[in-house]
Amino acid sequence: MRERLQALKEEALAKVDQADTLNELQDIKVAYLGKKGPITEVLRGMGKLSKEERPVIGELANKVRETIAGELDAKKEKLEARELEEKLEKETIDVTLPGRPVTLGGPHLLTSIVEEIEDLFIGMGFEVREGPEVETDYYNFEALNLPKGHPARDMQDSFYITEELLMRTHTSPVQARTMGKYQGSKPVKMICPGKVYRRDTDDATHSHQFTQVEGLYVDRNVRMSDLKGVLNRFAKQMFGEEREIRLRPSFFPFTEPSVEMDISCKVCHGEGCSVCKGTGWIEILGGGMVHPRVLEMAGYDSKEYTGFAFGMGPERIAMLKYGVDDIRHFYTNDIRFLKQYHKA
Ligand code: 2U9
Repeated sequence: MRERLQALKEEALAKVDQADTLNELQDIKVAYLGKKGPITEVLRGMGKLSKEERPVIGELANKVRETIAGELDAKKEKLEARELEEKLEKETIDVTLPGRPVTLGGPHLLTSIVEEIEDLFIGMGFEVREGPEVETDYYNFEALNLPKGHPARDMQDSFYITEELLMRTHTSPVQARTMGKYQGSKPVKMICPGKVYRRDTDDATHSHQFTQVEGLYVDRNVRMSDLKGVLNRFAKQMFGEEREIRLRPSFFPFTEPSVEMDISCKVCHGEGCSVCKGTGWIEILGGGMVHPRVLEMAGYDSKEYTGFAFGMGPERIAMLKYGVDDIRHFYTNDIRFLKQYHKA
């Protein structure tokens, strides 16, 4: 029994010494120290020994077990340390290496232009309101003085969902809804940004879906000069204090009188060039005094209340400001185009 234990110890220690992985060590541990191991077997055989021999062999067996266990733990630590070393070696990060470029996204050019316009009008006391893109015929047309069958509707043909439901052709219904809700009980001073839809053939300056920002100010004693003042401030803050504006007579069913606003050409400063087609002026937006019929339909007494309204296309403003030559670039998600305009 003594020799057997001795031989077991040497055999086990030799294997521990040769072991090269933690798994091998685990196998040796199970093989020698496990329940079915030879040392346990020896201990089970103790019954056959004399009562003198039993404590001697018992103690020897435990010594052998501890020795093997001790060598196993020592080797385990060594292998774990080596494994960590290899890991650190393999996983060392060369901090001098340039980092992987993280492509940061940014606001779409249209979003930043609309936000810039919003900030400008919030600065002049307008609140920002949004509304449904699927609109009723009433709020998209009738409330804007475009009764059923009115020829001006053709200029704003859209995508119909039913006889009464369509994709809105302008954001004016949001203003009409708001006025309708107040029913002449209080002033309205708001701008409405948002997507609008027109059944147009897409080309460099037209898109079936585009963006608008419209504005409305209804109160007692609102005059055309208030509109001119607000638009002048807007133009100078958006395009530069040195720019001039001019208002030209125009027509919209929902405003009377109506105007178009131009700003002086930034290239020729009014002399006339190819950019402004020799006129010296660039058309930016339309507006006018809210048509009394529109006020009345929304419950505002047009003898007591007057108002001005305006509408612009942010794509057009972005194209002017950044020299974009095709409106479709805003929608085709070409990263080469988009990344030119995103402020990091
Ligand atoms: C109400 C009353 C009046 C909104 C207005 C314009 C003039 C205008 C164009 C700008 C670029 C359309 O997208 S565009 O081509 N819009 O010129 N919009 S007045 O008038 C309103 C709106 C709501 C209740």
